[in-house]
Amino acid sequence: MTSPPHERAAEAASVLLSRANLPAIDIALVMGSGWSPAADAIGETVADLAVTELPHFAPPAVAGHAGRARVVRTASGRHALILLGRTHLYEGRGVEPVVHGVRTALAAGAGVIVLTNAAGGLRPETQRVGEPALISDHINLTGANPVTGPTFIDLTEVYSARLRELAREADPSLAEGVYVALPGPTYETPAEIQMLRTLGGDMVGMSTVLEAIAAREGGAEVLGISLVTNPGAGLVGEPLNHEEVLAVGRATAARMGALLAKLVDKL
Ligand code: 8IG
Repeated sequence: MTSPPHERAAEAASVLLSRANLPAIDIALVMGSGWSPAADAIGETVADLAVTELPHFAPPAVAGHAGRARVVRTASGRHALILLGRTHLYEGRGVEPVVHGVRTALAAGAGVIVLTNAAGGLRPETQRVGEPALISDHINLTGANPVTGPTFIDLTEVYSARLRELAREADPSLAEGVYVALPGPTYETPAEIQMLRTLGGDMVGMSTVLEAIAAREGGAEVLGISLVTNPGAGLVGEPLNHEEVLAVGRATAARMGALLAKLVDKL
């Protein structure tokens, strides 16, 4: 790393805004596995670039993570940055690349960050595959943190109650739950899934929490939405695979797109 992380984000934000010919953006959305097809519904494209055209972005390594930064104009004339794809901790580059996209969005002026992901469901009794769920809180078991030094940031309300309320107004059927993040890249063992249920988790995945912490460090409000694409290992007896995740994303894209389009102008 050559310069401090927040300086690197400011550099990326400056290139992004000049490419979009805007003084600032209003909101940013990070599209996780399976969420990319939903992006087209959010607004009219103002600029569309490969993230690697922006300073200090790493190319995403996961199928279904397109690695693009798109700026769109929403129906009400707000400007949203849509990051199609993200960097994960399991790629082995450390924490800073994982949160660089969120920090870039903050530096570009975003006051609201929407984090989406695909997740395993820990409560098949009440969850259905293909259903979105709002993240009410998280348990960070990644062993990592984007904040360094004696910076004791309050995490009492990482996922804004105000934004969750607005999301439920847009879609009253939205469930809510606690998202547990593990480093991955392996899925869990059945014993680990039982442990996470005991700990109070409802969804499990390998992303989002570090980005949410970075967004709170920067003072933005956060909305988190998980698309439950599989029951956790051992809960139904089927092995897990990534292709299934993408298929659920394709099958639910229209619903997720409509939800996000409705949301971006309310948040
Ligand atoms: I999609 O079952 C998706 N991502 N850790 N466990 C973990 N990550 C996931 C899972 C899962 N499903």
